[in-house]
Amino acid sequence: MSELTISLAEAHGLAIFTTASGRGIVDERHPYAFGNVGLYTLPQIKKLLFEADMIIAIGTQLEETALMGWKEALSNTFFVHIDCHYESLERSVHADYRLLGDAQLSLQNLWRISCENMDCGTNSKNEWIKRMQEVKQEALSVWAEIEDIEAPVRSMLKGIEHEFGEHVVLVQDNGLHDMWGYSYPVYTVAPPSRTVVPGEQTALGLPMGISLGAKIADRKAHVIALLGDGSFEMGYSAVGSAAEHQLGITFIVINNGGFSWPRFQQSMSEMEIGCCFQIELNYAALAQSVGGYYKKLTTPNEYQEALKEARLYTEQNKIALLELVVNWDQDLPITVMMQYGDKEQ
Ligand SMILES: Cc1ncc(C[n+]2csc(CCOP(=O)(O)OP(=O)(O)O)c2C)c(N)n1
Ligand SMILES: [Mg+2]
Repeated sequence: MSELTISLAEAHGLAIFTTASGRGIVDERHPYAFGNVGLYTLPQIKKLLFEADMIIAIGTQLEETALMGWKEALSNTFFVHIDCHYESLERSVHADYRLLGDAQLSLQNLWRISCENMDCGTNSKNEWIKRMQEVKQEALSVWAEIEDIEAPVRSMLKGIEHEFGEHVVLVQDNGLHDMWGYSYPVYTVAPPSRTVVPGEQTALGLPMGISLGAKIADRKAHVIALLGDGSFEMGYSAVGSAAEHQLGITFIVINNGGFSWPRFQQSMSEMEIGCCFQIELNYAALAQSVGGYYKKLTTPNEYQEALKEARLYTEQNKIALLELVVNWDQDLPITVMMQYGDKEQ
């Protein structure tokens, strides 16, 4: 699937986007790869979706977040939707051309029909490739390096890339702050690394248990659960289970003092109900009680050392728990601000 996607993209000069759950299928460092589509697409990259004269969606039901911020572009383009479930083809948008079929087989057929007997080199293809290069370069120049002390979540994501290297499974939730991790190139995914994300109806706490499953499935991977304090506190019994079963997992909890996603939305209407935690859980005691590593992080210059320690602990099958302290309204994902924020700002 992965190779076919890339071969087809290279033959025709196509930009590749993934849905959040399809992420990991292509190496995002590839010049034609642009990360997740929809709510998570950074503004520099989103332009491409509006400039495309044809869009093919494969193996996706195009749920709400996958279409956020660019759905209107579909009506000005030739849109092909391929999925093996008929209902998916009718669920969210009506494509110009709908194909019922298995993703892999459909890609093989596309390849055969469009490449076998055809010369794929055209001027318009070269123009589009040039445009992709410009867009990629612009996105990288804005987002690839984070030196801003006011950007703790983004700095942590870069820290993970640097410390854990080639084989990482990032298990994510969908809180306000951890959403930065969905945006390429704030965080870049290249196989065998991948991310595991909840579906559209995110069930807070789920990533805690899922990280155990990820580690059992892929013992060689560095499994990192990156989630908010609200999510963590709904599933923190998984820390004990991970230690019990000697699963070396790094839990990175973004502690912003409560449920900041609804708090952010409430702030638009100048209200605040039930989003702040009154009692602080003692994360240190929890980690230390199971022989794990713990560090509370308040400034980015502490991150790299803590991540290194976390790696050393988890390589010895112990857990690590990093508590990343962030103000609830600091380092908010630009994608969320664009979709939901005060547009006047
Ligand atoms: C079981 C459940 N209840 C409520 C929600 C709605 N919800 C989505 S994000 C969120 C807040 C998450 O808090 P936290 O994990 O601390 O992340 P933050 O938004 O603070 O960054 C809530 C309540 C949900 N997804 N699942
Ligand atoms: Mg929180």
